[in-house]
Amino acid sequence: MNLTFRDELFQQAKDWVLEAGETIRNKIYDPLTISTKADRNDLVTTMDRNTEYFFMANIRKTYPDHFILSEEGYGDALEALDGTVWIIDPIDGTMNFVHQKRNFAISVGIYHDGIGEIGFIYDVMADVLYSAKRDEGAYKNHTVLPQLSMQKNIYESILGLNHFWLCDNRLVDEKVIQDLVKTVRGSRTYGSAALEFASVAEGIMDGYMTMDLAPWDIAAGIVIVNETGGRTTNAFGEPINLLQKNSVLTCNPAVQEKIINDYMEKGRK
Ligand code: 2AM
Ligand code: CA
Repeated sequence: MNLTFRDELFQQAKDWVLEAGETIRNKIYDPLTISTKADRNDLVTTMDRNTEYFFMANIRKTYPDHFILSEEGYGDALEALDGTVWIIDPIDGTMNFVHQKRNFAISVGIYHDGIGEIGFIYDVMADVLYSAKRDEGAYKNHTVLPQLSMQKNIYESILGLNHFWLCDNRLVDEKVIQDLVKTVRGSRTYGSAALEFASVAEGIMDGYMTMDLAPWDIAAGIVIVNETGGRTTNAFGEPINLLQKNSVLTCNPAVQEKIINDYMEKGRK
C-alpha cells in the first residue's frame, strides 16, 4: 500500500472511530434494545448495529473499492483478503457495554492483500485510542508505546484468559491450562479481546489466550501488538487465518515459546 495513501486512510479511519465513540458516549444511558445471537449470553444491541452501519455507509461512499469484514452483518462475505479490507467490530465487549457501560472498545483493522497496515482499538468510555501503522510503531493516544521487555519470564507474567477453556475443552486438556494458571503470577479476564490485545501491546499484560475468536475481535490488535514487538499466533503457535475463527495467543515473545512448548503442545487434543 502506497504510504501517502495509507496516511490519509489512517487519518480518515481515526476520525470515524473517534466520531463513532463520541456518539456511543452521548447515548450511553439511552434505553437499549438487547437481542441474543448464537446463545443467551451472545448479546447484540442497536448500538452495535448502528455503529457498524455508520462505518459501512462511510466506507462504501468514500472507498467504494474497499471490502468490509464485520460482526453485525453489514459487511461482505469474503473468501479472500485480496485488496483493502476493513475488519471491524463496532463494539468489542458487548456484555461489558450492556452490564458495565465501560470496558468495551471499537476495533478497526485495515489490511491490504492480507497484510495488516493499520489498527485502532478505542476504549470508548476512557477515551483512550490505541493505534498503529505497520512498521511505524504503536501509540496510546499521542504517546508511543515502548517495545516489550525481553526480560520477562513466565513466573512474573500476567496472562489474560477467558473461562471457555473450562467449559469447552475440545482443543486442550484443561489440566494443562490449570498448570499454566498456577505457573504465571496472575491471570485476568477483561471481557474485550481488543482491550486485552491493547494491554499486551502496552506491556501491562504479558499474554492473552483464548480458544475461539472471530477475525474482527483480533484484526486491529494483531497490528498494534506487532508494533511493540509482540507476536500473535493461534494457541499452538500456528499462523492465524483471518477468514475464520481461531484460537489465539498474543504474547510477549519472551514467554510465548515457553507457553506453547511447555503447556499448549503438551495439552493439545
Ligand atoms: P464481542 O463482545 O464482540 O462479542 C469476551 O471474552 C470476548 O470474546 C469479546 O471480545 C467478545 O466479543 C468475544 N466473544 C464473545 N462471544 C463470542 C463468540 N461466540 N465467538 C467469538 N468471540 C466471542
Ligand atoms: Ca462485537
